[in-house]
Amino acid sequence: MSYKLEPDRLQEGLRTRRFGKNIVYSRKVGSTNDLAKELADYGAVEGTVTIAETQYTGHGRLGAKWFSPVGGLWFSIILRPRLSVNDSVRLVFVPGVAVAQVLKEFYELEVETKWPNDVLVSGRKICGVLSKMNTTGGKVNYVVIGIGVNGNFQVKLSMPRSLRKTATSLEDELGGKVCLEELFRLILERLEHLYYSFVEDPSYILEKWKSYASFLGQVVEVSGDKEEFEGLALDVDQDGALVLQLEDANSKRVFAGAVTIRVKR
Ligand code: BT5
Repeated sequence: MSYKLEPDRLQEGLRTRRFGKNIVYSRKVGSTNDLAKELADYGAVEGTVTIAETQYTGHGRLGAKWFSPVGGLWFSIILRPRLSVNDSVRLVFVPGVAVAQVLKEFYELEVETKWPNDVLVSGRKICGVLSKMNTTGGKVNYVVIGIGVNGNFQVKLSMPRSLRKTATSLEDELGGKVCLEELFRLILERLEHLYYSFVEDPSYILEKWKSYASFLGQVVEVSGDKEEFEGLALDVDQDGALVLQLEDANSKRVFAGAVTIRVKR
């Protein structure tokens, strides 16, 4: 088993109907999300995946840099849900649930979800999700979901110092390397299953996501939206907003676009 992605083996044993039937592999790419958006604009079908060994301009929300060393799982998928824009907003919770379930069931890790789109192990980020919707006049043309999972590398050797206390990897948590093609297959299969259930009934995903959300009920620091403040995390509502109780007992809703939260443990 190689610690790197083996592109010829990505579809081996893959039991999906549509997801991953078309895979565009790059050894190096700017961002698999940007490539997927280009392909979607040219009409690529639902389930098309872009995947890379490494990304040189991998990004998160609002252009935040996403470090993508060799040994990680960096991919994006094109979805074309026949849903309203409001319902499609909640799609961002589907990959978090898929990754959390796979890491728990197949790698026996204790996982948490953290608003808006992180999966944590040992309180540190192991996976980030980025969702970009393209619409025309209230109609969803496509959504590109990007998923990054820190896999076969040690954070202290491969990531900048600034992330060493906040990030972790499968190698750090398991003490050894995993088969990346297997991890990809497991996530893709679970993602497809959850996505088609979501399309049938978009209301149920949030409850599943919240079942991993141990930051709820804890005090969190909110930063990035011009102001910084603390509050008790009460809930994530159907619009995907985080509902906080402030010190003066008022409640406040914050939206994911611009802010990050840090749990005060
Ligand atoms: C995210 O953004 O967490 C979304 C990350 C999505 C990455 C995937 S990889 C495939 C696809 N192609 C892309 O270009 N992106 C997607 P956000 O919530 O904004 O978090 C970004 C923050 O996470 C950064 O500002 C860093 O603090 C931290 N970070 C960067 N790289 C990391 C890593 N590999 N592991 C853990 N934390 C990281």
